[in-house]
Amino acid sequence: AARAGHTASAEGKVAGTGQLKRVSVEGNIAVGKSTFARLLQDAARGWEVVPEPVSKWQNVVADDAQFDGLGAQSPVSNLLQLMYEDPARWAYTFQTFSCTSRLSTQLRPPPPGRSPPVRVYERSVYSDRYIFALTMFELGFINAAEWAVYQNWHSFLVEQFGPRVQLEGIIYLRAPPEICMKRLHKRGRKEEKDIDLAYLQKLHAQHEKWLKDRKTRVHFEHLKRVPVLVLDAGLAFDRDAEVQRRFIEQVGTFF
Ligand code: DGT
Repeated sequence: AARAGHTASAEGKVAGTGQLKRVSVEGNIAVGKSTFARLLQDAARGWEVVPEPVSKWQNVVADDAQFDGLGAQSPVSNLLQLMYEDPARWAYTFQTFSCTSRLSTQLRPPPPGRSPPVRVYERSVYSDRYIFALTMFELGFINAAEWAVYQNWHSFLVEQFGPRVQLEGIIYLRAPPEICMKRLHKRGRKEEKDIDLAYLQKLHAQHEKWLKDRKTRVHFEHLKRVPVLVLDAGLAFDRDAEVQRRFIEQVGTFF
């Protein structure tokens, strides 16, 4: 019953504005973005969660397979695995694909006959740039020319699509990298088996810096004003009903 009550408050606050809000859930690898997004969807029935297409990155197929003579024999590439195996070779390619798939996710029209008051994305074209692409550049896996080219087309695309890819809110799931490491091991995604704590620490610091300094360090004007809700995702929100209730309450207040 408590859950239903908070459902109403999370939903009501947003529905009252009468305008679609687009919100991205951000946070480190394995922090629990998908779990949290499902929680939101269950709690506020009108909300639409648009998941991050990780499986797309694991199964890349050529659009023109029927024309290149290979047809059904056309290889399926696991770009996620290639990127972790040889980041210096594949990081830039990965960012071109992750960013375009995020862009298409953010542009996807709502389901027919339904106009949800809130659309929730797992990550965004902005974390693609300010978290991952930047980290890959700082780690030397994307070189200066690739980084400049990435920024060039990223700015161009985001500016072309304008309000359609803007966000009205960010929910940042903040957790110590050590906890994310434990969750990552527990989930056991095969491509991620060699990820070390130093990488998660680097991504954690990148999230902190991005969200703290976004008023001065980001290219896009609207992003400087986007409100950020920080949730303590070190807590066991996947199984603790009281933590879930508090999170939903905080989301309701935030909007
Ligand atoms: P969750 O639900 O919080 O457990 O989220 P994950 O870990 O399933 O999803 P996420 O977005 O952190 O990423 C899935 C995998 O893809 C993970 O190994 C990190 C990697 N990844 C995601 N986005 C990017 C990106 O833009 N660049 C690079 N290099 N890796 C990325």
